[in-house]
Amino acid sequence: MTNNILTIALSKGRIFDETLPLLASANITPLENPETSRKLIIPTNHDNIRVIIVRASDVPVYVRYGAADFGIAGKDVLIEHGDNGLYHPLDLKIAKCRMMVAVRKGFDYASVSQAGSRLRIATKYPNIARDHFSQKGVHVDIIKLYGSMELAPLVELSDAIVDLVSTGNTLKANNLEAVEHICDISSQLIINKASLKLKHLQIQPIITNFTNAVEKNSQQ
Ligand code: PRT
Ligand code: MG
Repeated sequence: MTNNILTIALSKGRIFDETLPLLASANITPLENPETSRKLIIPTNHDNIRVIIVRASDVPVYVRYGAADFGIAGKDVLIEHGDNGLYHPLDLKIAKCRMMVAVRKGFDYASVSQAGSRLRIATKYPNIARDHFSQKGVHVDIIKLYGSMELAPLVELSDAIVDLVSTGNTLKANNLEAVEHICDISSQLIINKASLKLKHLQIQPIITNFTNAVEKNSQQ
């Protein structure tokens, strides 16, 4: 939150790519591409606006502590890690996907997921998974993974996974199928509460531009 410099936290990959047009709508252009640059602090066409590149699940942490004034984070991250202390005025409707339960093709999920049964679930989202299955009355042993959850049912580490699906190609390529939809996911604008007050004049026009751009996209 240093003085009048505005710091925006983004993760590289799909969120960075899909945020570029939104930033452009507010006349903000990052001067380097995080895919090719090794810089973690990227300048923009404004001397007082910079972008920091952090891991997707770290974006809310930087924003909560005020190390970034605002950022963009998937709802998956916000639901899993909590959104305390963050102001989130806008669903940007980018990086859309679905949180799903998936199993090996042919696995009889319906009969093993009755209330009272017990399942082993591999996931990067233990809180979301636990919540989902407790609502169904299914007991779960959660196996926390940090990547490639799709492998777990194939090598019998777990019965099922809870993971994000967008095209469905990864499931298909690994002979898995989605059997339950938990929720829809998209990315949110998240703002540090103190920054919003102290830097209102800088931040409010950006929110307005983003809002208009999101509106325009949804009409296309
Ligand atoms: O990759 P890394 O471990 O560094 O971090 P990350 O996976 O959290 O970051 P990143 O950049 O991959 O994702 C950032 C955000 O994009 C997530 O927090 C989601 O909100 C959103 N998003 C949208 C997705 C997907 N779509 C998505 N398909 N995040 C991940 N995936 C993965 C999914 O986990 C699965 O492994 O892509 C694979 C499935 O894709 P399809 O197209 O084959 O179905
Ligand atoms: Mg990823």
